[in-house]
Order: sequence, then C-alpha cells, then structure tokens
Amino acid sequence: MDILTVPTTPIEGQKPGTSGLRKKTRVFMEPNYLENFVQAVFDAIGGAEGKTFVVGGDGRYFNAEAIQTILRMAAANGANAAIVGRAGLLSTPAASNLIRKNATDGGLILSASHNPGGIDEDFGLKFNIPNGGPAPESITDAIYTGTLSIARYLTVESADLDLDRLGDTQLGDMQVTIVDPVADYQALMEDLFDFDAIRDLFASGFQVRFDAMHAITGPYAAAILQDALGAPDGSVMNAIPSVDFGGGHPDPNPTWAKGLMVELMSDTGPDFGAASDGDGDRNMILGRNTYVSPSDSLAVLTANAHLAPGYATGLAGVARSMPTSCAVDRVAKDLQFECFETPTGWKFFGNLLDAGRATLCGEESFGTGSDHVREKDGLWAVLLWLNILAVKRCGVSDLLQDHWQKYGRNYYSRHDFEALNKSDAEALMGRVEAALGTLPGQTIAGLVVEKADSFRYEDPIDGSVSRNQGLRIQFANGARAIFRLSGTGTDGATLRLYLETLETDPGKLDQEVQIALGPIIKAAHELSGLHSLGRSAPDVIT
Ligand code: VG1
Ligand code: CO
Repeated sequence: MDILTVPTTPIEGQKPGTSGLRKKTRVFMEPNYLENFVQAVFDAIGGAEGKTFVVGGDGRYFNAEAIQTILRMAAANGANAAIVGRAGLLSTPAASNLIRKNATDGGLILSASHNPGGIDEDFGLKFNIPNGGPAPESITDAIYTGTLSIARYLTVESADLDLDRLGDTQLGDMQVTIVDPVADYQALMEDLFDFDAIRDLFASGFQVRFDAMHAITGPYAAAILQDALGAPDGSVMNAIPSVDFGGGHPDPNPTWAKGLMVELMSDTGPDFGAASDGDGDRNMILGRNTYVSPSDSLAVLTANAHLAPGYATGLAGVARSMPTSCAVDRVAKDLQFECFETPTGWKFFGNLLDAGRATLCGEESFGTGSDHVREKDGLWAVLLWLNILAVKRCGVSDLLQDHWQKYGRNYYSRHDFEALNKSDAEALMGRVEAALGTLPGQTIAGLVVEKADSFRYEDPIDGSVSRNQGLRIQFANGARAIFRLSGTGTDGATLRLYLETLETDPGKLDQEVQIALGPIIKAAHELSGLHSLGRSAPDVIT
C-alpha cells in the first residue's frame, strides 16, 4: 500500500486545552484540520513506528469518519496495531482501561465530552499516554508547536474499514482489532465491586434510575446495571447513543439532566439516580429528594470506599482539583492520609496515581475516579455509591446527613458565565489579578480577606510547575471564592466563579445552598466588578 505524503500548511488555533483539542465540528471537518492535529500528535511522541494505539470515541457526529482518517494516518506513520471499539465507540474510562490493559503506546479519544454534538456543535480529540491518562503539558505543548510549523502529513489510500465487525483486519501493514467496547470495562468493575451485594440491594426493591443522556454510557450501563445486576429494564433511560445526543447537552448536572431531577425530587421517586456525560467520565449522584454535590460525593466516597472489595485495604491518599471544595480534606485528615490540591484537569492526577500517592481523585465538575484507570469514570462512581449503600443498607440522604454531622458541611456552588466576549472576560481576570496583593486584610461585603493568590502548582512527583491556574480569595471565616477561565468552551470565553463556605453548627446543615453562600457571592461580585460583564445572573449554576 502506497504511503502518501500530503503537503499541508498550519491552521491557526490548535492549542489543546484542559483535555485535548475542542472545536466546532465544522472546523474539524475543514481540509487538513484533523489531519494536521493527528500528524502533530504522532510527531510529538517521536513517531508512530512500531507502536500500538487504542482508538475510539463517544459516537458524536463525525466520530466514525474521523476514526477512518486516524487509522489511515496511523498505518502510514508505521504503527503496528490499532485496537478500536466496535462502531468506533469507547467511553473515555474504557479507552483508558484498554490502553493500560494491553500495554499500548497510548490512545486517541474522540470526544468533546459534555459539549453538545452535531455538525453545528462540538467535536474534540485528545491523546492519552501509555499510563492511560491524558497527555501532560509537555506533550500537549509539543503537539501545539508541531501544528504551527507542520508542512506535511502521511496517509494511505484505502477503502473505509468495517468498524462493526469484531476481530482482526489489516490496513496496509497495520493490524486493526475491533473489540467489544463494554467487555473489558465490565470485567474491571466486577473486580472492584461486590456485584452480589448490589444485586441483593436491587432485588430488595431498591430502585435505581440512570440517565445516559443519549451518550456513550448507555450500552455500558444497560449491560452492567440491568443485565448483570438485575435492575429492571427501563432503569437506564436515554440508553441509545445518538450523534447529536438527542439534541441535548450530554452534561450531567441539574440544568441539563432535568427529567432525571424531576423524577428524583419527589417523595415517590426512585431511591437512587445518576447521570453521565457524552464520553462517560462524569457523574451526577442523586437520592430521593437529594442532590449530592460532586465535592460532597468525593468526600463521602473517600470516607466509605473501604466498604468495596477493590478498596478494602484503605486508601493511600486523595487528590482534588483546587476549586473543588475542601470537604474531602477533612476526611483525609481524620483518616490520616495525604490530600493533594492540583490544578483543574484530570491530567494533573496522573503522576500521583502512578506513584501510588493518591487512590481516589475528584473535581467539582462532576468528575470522580480512582487508580483503576487514569481518567475520571462516571459509571465507576455510580457503582461505588451503590456498593456502599448495599453494605450500609441506607439511603443517599441518610449517608449524606451522617457525613455532614460528623465532618461539617462545605456549602458549595459554581456559577458559570458563558459565551462572554473574550477580551471582557480577560480584562476582569486581569483586574482581579492585579488587585490580589492589596486584598488581604480588606473587608469586602462584611467578609475579611485572609489570603489571595494566583494558583501555582508544583508537581510533587516530577517537579514540573504550572502557573496561572485560577485566582483564589480565601476569607478569614474559611470561605473561598475562586475565579477561573474555562479551557474547554468553544464560544468566546466562559468565566467560572467557584464559591464555598464551611458550616459546622449541627443546626445549620440544611440551608438552601445559594442562601448559605449569599455573603461570599456578594463579596466576589464586589471585589471583581462582575457587573461590568453586563450579566445579571450566571448562565449555569451547579
Ligand atoms: C472542565 C472542568 C474540568 C474538567 C474538564 C474536562 O474544564 O471544569 O474540571 O477536567 O472540563 O472534563 P474547564 O477548563 O472548562 O473548566 V470532561 O468531562 O472533558 O472530559
Ligand atoms: Co467528559
């Protein structure tokens, strides 16, 4: 098979963000756009010669076409083999598992995660390294540099492969193995969790509702929750993946998983509810009349993980992203293990997991995971919750209330201001940053500022330093306000304002969240001049 060297020229704006490259689908479909990025990936890792890659995505519009392009380019670049999910489908955590299990040289995962899909929506691609996790900044920077000077890419001419047929085929000298996307992942879950206990829980009448949001976790959740664990058919809703996620946002939060919320926020609803995102790495946990904030979920899982077989010997440590609430820190202190604070983005957990310093990790953005793979894992979090509830035989709300009684409650919320004019958002960040030095000691809206800085992280394992990871303002009463610009949006800029306050008075644990946070919200608006953005309210509150 002839290898073609196709001349190309750099296309602007290909800097990979928090988790790979995300752009409008039409941009990815422009001539050479996808090709440039893929070639830059191969070039950044010292070529593809003799290597094996996992390839799969969340099934959104352009997934299948992009996979054909990637496979041709991998073959042309001399790759030895590719492992591809049937129909081009793999959830992000399942892809991470396959990369690790087969000791491959990494993987290309096609997804824009929780962003909507379709020809007028978003597409994305990221490279994961041999440990199964997102590439660190050293590699994503090299990919970016590559796209700025690229002059050629390599491909072969060949008909499309049939991605629906399991087994081996050849593409030139490269072997392509099509695998069942669910089987290995399910086996891993069976290793970690007590399936018998969860089966008994379901058999006792405990009702579960899982919203796959028309995205990748449908087949995984149906196989595991319904077929293996015996939840009745229909327990998994929106279970068939579609290229545009049924026209919705596959984002598991109270705003976008509205139907599920309505069902659970009722005295007659199911006992347990959960949802996952486009690529299956996020989770939202609900109980009857109970919403569990992701930061609380991480804390509760950390306190109880030892009840599941995979974590029975206890945890080595935990890690959370900086804007995630400090609820888990209190558990780690109590149980006497280390707690790390990292920048936003799963890639920053990789070294801690590899080094055995952290067992569980989490982000406020509905991401929780462990050292079983190197990505956050939505269905894993659901199964750990279910395993804990099966052992304790209690409801979600009881578990949460007991947790708050013991550790106090970190009231928490994130306010997103979306599709802002980029320069306005950057100007606001610039103003707050410039004022950081003058804030300590000042009283703003009745709250005294204790510390203020721009978060800088030094990786405790390899010493690499990441700067400008969010502006944090810590108040004397323990409350925090954090300002950060999103790295995953595709429309203008998104400003994220993260808010938190600790309450330890046992009589004040049931306040409405936005009311409990009222004073911090006021202070954050005042000190940043947020009104200058011309928005009276956030677009999304989680
Ligand atoms: C967001 C979240 C972040 C998460 C990232 C990828 O990034 O805030 O916590 O790691 O998405 O999640 P940002 O830069 O927009 O705040 V996902 O489910 O891509 O895979
Ligand atoms: Co995701």
